[in-house]
Amino acid sequence: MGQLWLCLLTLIVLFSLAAPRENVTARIQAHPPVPTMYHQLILSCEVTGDPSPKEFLWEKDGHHDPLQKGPDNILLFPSFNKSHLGTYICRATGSLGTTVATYNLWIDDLANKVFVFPQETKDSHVLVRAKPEQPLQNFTVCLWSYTDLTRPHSLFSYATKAQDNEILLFKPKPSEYRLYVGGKFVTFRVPEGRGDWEHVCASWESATGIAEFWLNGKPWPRKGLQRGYTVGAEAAILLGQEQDAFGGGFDVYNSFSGELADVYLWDVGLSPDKMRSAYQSLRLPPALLAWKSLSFELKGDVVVKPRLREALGP
Ligand SMILES: *[C@@H]1O[C@H](CO)[C@@H](O)[C@H](O)[C@H]1NC(C)=O
Ligand SMILES: *[C@@H]1O[C@H](CO)[C@@H](O)[C@H](O)[C@H]1NC(C)=O
Ligand SMILES: *[C@@H]1O[C@H](CO)[C@@H](O)[C@H](O)[C@H]1NC(C)=O
Ligand SMILES: [Ca+2]
Repeated sequence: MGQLWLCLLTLIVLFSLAAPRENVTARIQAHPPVPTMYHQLILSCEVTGDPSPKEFLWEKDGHHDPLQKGPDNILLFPSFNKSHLGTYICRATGSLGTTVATYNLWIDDLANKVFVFPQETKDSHVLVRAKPEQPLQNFTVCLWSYTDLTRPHSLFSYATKAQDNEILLFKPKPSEYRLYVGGKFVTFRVPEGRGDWEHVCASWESATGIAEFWLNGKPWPRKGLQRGYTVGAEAAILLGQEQDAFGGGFDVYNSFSGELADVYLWDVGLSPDKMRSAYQSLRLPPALLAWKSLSFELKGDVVVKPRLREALGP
């Protein structure tokens, strides 16, 4: 009789161990969902179906030793960088056994991709981060744009708390570009495009106030503004909207729709050779903000898509 009970008990225990196990699941979630270079990133291992997972073993694919083992279901990266990219594995062990979850941690490599702004909106934009953040005596900003907008639109908006138009590349109409520095602007009149991609570079140097404007690899007559000014360091840098306040104050009638690519910001005035290199997608000097290693967050209706043409350049 005792043996039968024991047998039954064993069966019950075995059954209760085995049966719900298929129902226990684990998954890894990232916070924030889009990692930003040099910012904090958390991976958390979420277990459902097991009331008390006791131990979490974190591993990285291709690494011999476990990264972390213990009761903590969180893996913390205080300052996320490229060396952290890879596949992460969480093994959660509880009274119901061990469950495994994996996660591919990657950032979008923007080479051969573009940002698509499918429609005009009052708030969709891309927030980009320049590193390091520093005051600027000189700068060059370059980018490709593709749009059929004929109304005013912003191409590159760099705002500080003190000045929303700290650096602004703006196209008021098809035959005009404007470069703002510290709230003042110069205008460059251009022939109306034929609806193709347009490449612009704009630079400015504090010592002389000289602003250069290059369209499709060709320099325009130089103009001047804001001699002696210094561009503020802590900036909200946005694509797709024009800021009238730090990180906000958008106007749908200045928003961008279409495609943007190869966005760069340097803390120097590029030489004529490098201006042409930017247009020809050749090798470029290290930048504060470089397309291929861009740290960005998509806000609202903006999509990263492969290019329809292999190269945008000539
Ligand atoms: C748990 O398993 C039972 C039977 O094995 C099944 O009927 C039920 O749908 C499962 N629940 C979940 C959330 O998967
Ligand atoms: C990335 O972070 C690790 C620490 O997690 C650090 O050792 C390494 O130097 C960093 N690499 C770069 C390129 O910043
Ligand atoms: C800015 O450019 C000018 C002229 O090219 C140069 O003399 C100056 O040193 C630069 N300033 C900084 C901070 O790079
Ligand atoms: Ca503004």
